[in-house]
Amino acid sequence: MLVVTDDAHLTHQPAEILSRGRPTPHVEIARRAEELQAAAKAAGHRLSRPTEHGMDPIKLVHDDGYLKFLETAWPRWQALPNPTPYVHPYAQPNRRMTGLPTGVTGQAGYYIATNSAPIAEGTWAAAVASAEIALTAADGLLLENLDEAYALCRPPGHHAFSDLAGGFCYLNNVAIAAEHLGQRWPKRAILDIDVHHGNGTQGIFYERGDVLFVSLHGDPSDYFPFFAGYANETGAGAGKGANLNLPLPQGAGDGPFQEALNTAFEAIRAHGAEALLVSLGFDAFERDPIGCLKVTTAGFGEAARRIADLGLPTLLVQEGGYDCDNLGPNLTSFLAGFEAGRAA
Ligand code: SP5
Ligand code: ZN
Repeated sequence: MLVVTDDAHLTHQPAEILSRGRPTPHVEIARRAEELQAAAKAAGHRLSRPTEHGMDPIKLVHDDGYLKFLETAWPRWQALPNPTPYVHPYAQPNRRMTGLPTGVTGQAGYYIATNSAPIAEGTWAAAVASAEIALTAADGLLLENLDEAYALCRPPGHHAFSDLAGGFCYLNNVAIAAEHLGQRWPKRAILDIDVHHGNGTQGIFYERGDVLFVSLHGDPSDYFPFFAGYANETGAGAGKGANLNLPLPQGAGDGPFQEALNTAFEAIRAHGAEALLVSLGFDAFERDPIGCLKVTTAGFGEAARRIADLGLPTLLVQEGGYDCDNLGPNLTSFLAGFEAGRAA
């Protein structure tokens, strides 16, 4: 398997987020990528560095004002009196106020949805590098005619909307890659198996009929991202019917997870998908520190085997997964399962 990755993510290492108002050590840390890289290398996969694509493919997904904000927020924040080390939202727009302010304090609330997407000095550089990884892995399918590739992205992307950061995410890597793959495959499906609903990805494609979004995740009625991920969100306009949410009750394990995958596969086939992107989180793992499901290491391998068996050109894009001790084993199991599914 082609694995695209590099160390540019190291410029993004905010030490803490605010969790229910309390400063809390961040779990989306550099060690995650290091564990995944080490496991991919140990399993004999082909590691390769990203190439530059410039801003154009990122602008296909993200709003110009938002990109400008991400790029400039940290220095603007540092110029405020008594600044904190990370940009965090303070006052946020709501259902009754939607104006776009000019100052960085107001813009932080406008462009950042949660207290779990701090912007540090090197966040912009790392987020762009992460998107480049997804684009370069997509190039493996487009230019090298590979059947599959793995984008080892950090920071993750699926909670980022066109003009909104949130939940450890800044640029939506899988959405950017999906647009890139549109050059060759008009009908794409995104299967999101991160434990959190991929609200940003859903939002980006909600009114689009060409990209099906299917997400398995913990029931958002009492779990992040709270305000999306419900079964009644089925798409709108041209996208009506091209969005499928499969929320699972907290504590659900391999059985319900594999069963939900059956439903996901049916939808992907019915959509006539010509290429598949997988938002690959390992935070559905049974011992994930912020997870709510009980998927096992073997369960990730089985999921991968079945995803591979769909027989579609497939781009795997790393999202969450925070049990660092088990990220390596879970990735190894997933990639081995995937290759077994291709061989069968
Ligand atoms: C990509 C991804 O998996 N994003 C997850 C975003 C979850 N945001 C909620 C953060 C709440 C963290 N609470 C930490 C408690 C640690 N004990
Ligand atoms: Zn997640």
